[in-house]
Amino acid sequence: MKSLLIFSSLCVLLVESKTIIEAKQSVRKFPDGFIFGAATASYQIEGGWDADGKTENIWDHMTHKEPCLIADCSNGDVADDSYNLYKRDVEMMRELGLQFYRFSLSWNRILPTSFPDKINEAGVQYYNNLINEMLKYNIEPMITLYHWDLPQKLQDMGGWANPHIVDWFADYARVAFENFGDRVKYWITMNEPREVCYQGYGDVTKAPRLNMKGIGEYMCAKNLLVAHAKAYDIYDKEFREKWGGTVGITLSATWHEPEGDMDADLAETINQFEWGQYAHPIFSETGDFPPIMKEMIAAKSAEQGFYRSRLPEFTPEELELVRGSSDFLGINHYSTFLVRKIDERDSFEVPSYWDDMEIVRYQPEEWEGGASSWLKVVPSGFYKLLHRLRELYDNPPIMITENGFSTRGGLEDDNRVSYYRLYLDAMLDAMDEGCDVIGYAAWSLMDNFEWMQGYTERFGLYEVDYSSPERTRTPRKAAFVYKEILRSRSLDPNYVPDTTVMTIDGVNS
Ligand code: GBH
Repeated sequence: MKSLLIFSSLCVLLVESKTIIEAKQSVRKFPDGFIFGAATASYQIEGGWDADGKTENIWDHMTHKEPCLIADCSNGDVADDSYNLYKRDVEMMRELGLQFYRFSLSWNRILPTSFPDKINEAGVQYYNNLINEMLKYNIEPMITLYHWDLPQKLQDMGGWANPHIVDWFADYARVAFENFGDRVKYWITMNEPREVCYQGYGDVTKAPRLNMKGIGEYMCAKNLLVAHAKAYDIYDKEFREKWGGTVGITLSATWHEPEGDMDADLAETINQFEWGQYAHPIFSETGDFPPIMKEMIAAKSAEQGFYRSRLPEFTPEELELVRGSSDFLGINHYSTFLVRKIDERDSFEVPSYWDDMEIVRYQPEEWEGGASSWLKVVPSGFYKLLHRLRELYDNPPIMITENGFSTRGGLEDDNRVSYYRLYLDAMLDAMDEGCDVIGYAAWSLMDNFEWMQGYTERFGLYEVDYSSPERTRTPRKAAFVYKEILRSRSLDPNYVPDTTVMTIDGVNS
């Protein structure tokens, strides 16, 4: 009797552990209609910084004036030379079996004066060549209008802090829609307003490094949102009926997790400042900046002797224009932070974004990470973010426009392979629950100019050799794994790629 009991409990144990292993190792399918791609951005890959009539943008300006602001004193003058090598880029998309490719336009390449009085034919031709080459092989173009390379001339006039930028951007958007809209159905107005505004206007970690703390980043935010909405409105009224495309915005959305149970409201507050600042005005039912942000900044401003809140107000017309001005929510997600309340250890400049929030965020040393200091592997944060976005904004269609991992280079990128698998798995968890994720783009198709980090941090599925004039591109292990995920439309944790030869097959041949 006793031995029978032992025997049967042993069976239960065996069965249990078996199901656990099976669950972890099972192959998970992606739903029909879900689309896969990869992403890049103009300044990070194109080079040709002054080719064929292109004029100077804020990154040209900054890197030429003060080269060693960049980790390796480099710049994007040549970068991946995609201005000349775009056919190889499309070949790589075919090798991977991408359904879409997300790239951005250089404003200065198309409009050398920043305005539509002079359209640079050579610039338009470059993008036509790229788009047409992709379409030959059934790869959908997805265009980002603004991925951080503002014309220097517009910066000299205040850039995103000048409300006139709403018209400047709207004119540029119209030129892009007119020239490429017959073939391009996916449009993204802005990439990561939080990085543009906070890092560029409220800090010194992106061009133009204005460091106008507690003021500049909020002026930028308002103008950028209205500019986005104006571009959306133009597409909606003038082009949608004819060409039937879709227009969205891409937000960088880091997940913030409370340190202990006590801090749940802190995590919520920082999430609202970080991405709610841009999501709430567009995707919430009421529109406008998040209430918590409005309250906190207004109170601080009054305390500090300002006559009005440092957070600008939308006029009722602007509020209505911005509300609902997106067909999908583009999300760039990389990592997660923990948060805690400020205490005597901390001191912030007053006024500033962080002082307005009174929150500190950090990542424990022991978290595994990539080459970028901030990029720790926390897939559960991706799941929680998607879950929360669904809750907050009535389950909007979400396009993952960037997700990826950095190394210092090398073809055997097992950490990147594992990152992609873990994050795609977390995304599937959210989708199983009903979250409406419609597509996913890996960042990045290939190594590129990683902003202040230059070429020291590598995000590519393909490695780029910057010492060769041909900028030779070689697939990493992650490229082969990503290819198999796209081919099988499933996630098989046990798949081991043959990395000896890369081929072009299927619909892209
Ligand atoms: C994206 O930015 C960009 O769109 C892309 O151009 C870039 O190459 C890619 O990701 C990789 O960096 O250091 O305190 O700001 C990502 C921006 C940077 C947002 C890190 C979150 C968190 C920590 N992310 N940031 S902090």
